[in-house]
Amino acid sequence: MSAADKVKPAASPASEDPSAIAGNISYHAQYSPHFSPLAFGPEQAFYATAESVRDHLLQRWNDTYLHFHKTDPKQTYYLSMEYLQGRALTNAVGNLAITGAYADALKKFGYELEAIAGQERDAALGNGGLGRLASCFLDSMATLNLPSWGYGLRYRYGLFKQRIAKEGQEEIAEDWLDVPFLYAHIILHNFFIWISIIAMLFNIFQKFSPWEIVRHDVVYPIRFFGHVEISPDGKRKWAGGEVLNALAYDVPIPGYKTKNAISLRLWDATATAEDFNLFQFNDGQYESAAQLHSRAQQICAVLYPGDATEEGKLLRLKQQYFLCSASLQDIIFRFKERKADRVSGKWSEFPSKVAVQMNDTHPTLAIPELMRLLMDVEGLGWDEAWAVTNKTVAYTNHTVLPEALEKWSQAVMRKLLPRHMEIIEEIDKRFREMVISTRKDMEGKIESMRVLDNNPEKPVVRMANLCVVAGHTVNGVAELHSNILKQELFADYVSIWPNKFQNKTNGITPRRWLRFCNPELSEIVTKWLKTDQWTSNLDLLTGLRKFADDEKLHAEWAAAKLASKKRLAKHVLDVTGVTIDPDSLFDIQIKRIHEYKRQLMNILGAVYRYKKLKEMSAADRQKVTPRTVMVGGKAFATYTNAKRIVKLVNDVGAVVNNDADVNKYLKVVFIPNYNVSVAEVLIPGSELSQHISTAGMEASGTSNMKFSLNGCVIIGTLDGANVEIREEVGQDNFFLFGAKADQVAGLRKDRENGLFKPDPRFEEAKQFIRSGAFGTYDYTPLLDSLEGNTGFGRGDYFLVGYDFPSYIDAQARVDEAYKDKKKWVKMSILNTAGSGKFSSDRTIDQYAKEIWGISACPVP
Ligand code: GFP
Repeated sequence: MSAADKVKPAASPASEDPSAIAGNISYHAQYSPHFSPLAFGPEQAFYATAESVRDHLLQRWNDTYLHFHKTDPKQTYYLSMEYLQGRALTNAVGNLAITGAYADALKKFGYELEAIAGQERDAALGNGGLGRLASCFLDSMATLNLPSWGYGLRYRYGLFKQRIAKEGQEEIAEDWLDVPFLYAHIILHNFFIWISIIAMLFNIFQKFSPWEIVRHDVVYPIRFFGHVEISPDGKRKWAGGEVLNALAYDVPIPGYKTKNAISLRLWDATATAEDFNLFQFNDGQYESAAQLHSRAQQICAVLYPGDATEEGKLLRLKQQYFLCSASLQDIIFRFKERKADRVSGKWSEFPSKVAVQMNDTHPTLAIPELMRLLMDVEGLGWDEAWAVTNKTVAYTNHTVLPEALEKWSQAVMRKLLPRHMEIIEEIDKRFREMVISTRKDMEGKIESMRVLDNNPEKPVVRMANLCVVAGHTVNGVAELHSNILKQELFADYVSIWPNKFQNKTNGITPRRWLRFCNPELSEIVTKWLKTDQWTSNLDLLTGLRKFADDEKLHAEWAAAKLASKKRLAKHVLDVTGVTIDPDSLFDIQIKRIHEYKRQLMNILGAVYRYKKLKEMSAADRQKVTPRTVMVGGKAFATYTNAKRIVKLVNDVGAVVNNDADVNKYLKVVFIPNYNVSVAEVLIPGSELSQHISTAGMEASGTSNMKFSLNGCVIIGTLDGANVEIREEVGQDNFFLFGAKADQVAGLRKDRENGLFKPDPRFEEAKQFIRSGAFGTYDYTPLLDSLEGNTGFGRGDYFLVGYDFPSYIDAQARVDEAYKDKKKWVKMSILNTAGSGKFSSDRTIDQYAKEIWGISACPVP
């Protein structure tokens, strides 16, 4: 008899009554094939609850699909290699407004909803800001009732799980689809133990997420390699090579307080039974018998496989094509499905029914693939296919870093996708001819604008150029970044297509990033605004401004912050063993580790602070604002300097935190395995957050928006969305420092010319590390990257040395401001009050109106 047996099972999913919900949870616990009916621990309770919530979602998802099918609106398809969904349970019940009902239902089994929600593993299909943005966008698309879907890949192991060992960061496969207790549980309770063991050995149990629905009816063939055949009438066709299948998994995405639920369709790669060579298998050649099956598994094994080798590069390109081809075949299928007469093809209508948004250059192959499908499969001529493609696809740029602008070897492209390479060559040729014939003045610029770089040493396809040439719209993700795109990176194209370029400042969903992750603060906001409508109309937060000096609000606000800080301190203790003081200033920097994001400046600042504390008298120390510096983020496995930075933060922490003289005034903690659910604990508990990239290099940033929304004050440069945040929250509520974007090139030149004079504080901090104060690890190469051109690195390309003194000064202003509690709480309130602009609802509304041309289509 398990706990689930206490409640009579009920298969009906749709009720919002706690007793009926409990019955439905009990039903899933007992009849769902993943579980033995004999136990109902917290993990089982999570899966049964999730499946019950999924029933609600499915109903909405089906209704929405049918409604879109009937009304046939123009629909957006968001193509992204990354989605960082995080946990789904709290978000789903919150958006469906059934949190209370589920909490009451779980109480009938003796469980708290929060504890059950905490069992969920993060869906980790992304790397950083780009993937998290995509997930915020899906939430807003559904909430705004927009006809839209996301497409992505169902990576089995996502990016990686980060473990901090003595040597620094270690990467472990992140098995987000695994059900940890499942095998052990089945073995313990199943009478047919031997069947379980065999099943386990052969991995017969599919790994799964309770939120996805496998769609065995949605399968498309995807070809790789092969050759181009030319028929007698001159038609070209791609043939031969190897063909795998793309199988759809749908993840329903509910909107907030709406009946609409849209889809995130994730593709998995499979091979068929015919691809399994039974003859070879029976001959003992097990590996070659299942060769295609194993190649299929490689495609969706991990996000961003290492690309140092040719095999790695090929695999990444395969992944990109796999996403694009499966998604476009599916989009065309749906275009035809919605109106039977479209089978005969009215292709000029396609762009009035379909918008495809390419999230960065990763899905650029959507362009030649759409051309191929239209020409080779649907029979259109070049001009017609080009007009359709151009009106359909648009491109978002997320970075100006040259190394992040993708370029693919022409040889690799030709080998893997011979027909696409032909199409790309034709696009390049026609673009060149167009410029020559219409813009004589641009002739000198043509080579750098072309899609192909035919440098004989390394001929490549420039994916960003292909996007700009073929897309109808190109957008940056914050005003500063979009201006840099127009004035620098894509300036030459602007003179040809002045109207192609737009800005869409990023946003975040206020549901996940305030309402659900910070219930204490949310309640206060609702109470003072006398409405919870801010959850879907974030501009209402400006209403808090008039209470910014109200003492009662101050008391409530400070109490909520303290509660979140305590929760965060508990998390830190649990994952690192370090005790931190909730009365100290919580100072956080969480993001991918990258030299341009300058975590190194943060830690050099902490080192400098530590050294000064050591030099102070005990009496002077007592006047210091106690601080806890927290850093979290993953370093890409092959990015050596980023991994050294992770190691340095940990080494500094190990010394500082154990130094009895100063550890009351400073702690330095590296938060391992930063992900969405960790961010949901860190951000509400933050008071100061660091967004300190070299100006002009961070396209936008979105964690800056999340912190500010949660009443955290930013210390930052005038970079990315910081510029707009500062405008909105007021310059007195933002600690600004550092060079401006338009100074950076000149400062780099000065540095090259030996004109840079380092501040003694910068030298002191580096020297302290070089002296071995933080252990024996050799930080020389890392520190040398901050030196002039003589050093190991890029001559301090990211200008840490130049900005360091103003950074330290800004930190001193922070210390002073924090001593005045009233002033600090007011700054905190004004940050929340000024965050309305940064709702992803605003961003998506702008995309819908200004790029996609789609309108709301609410399920009646
Ligand atoms: C990238 C950019 C960020 C930007 C996001 C979303 O993030 O500045 O905010 O995209 O547009 F760098 P990462 O994926 O690189 O973290």
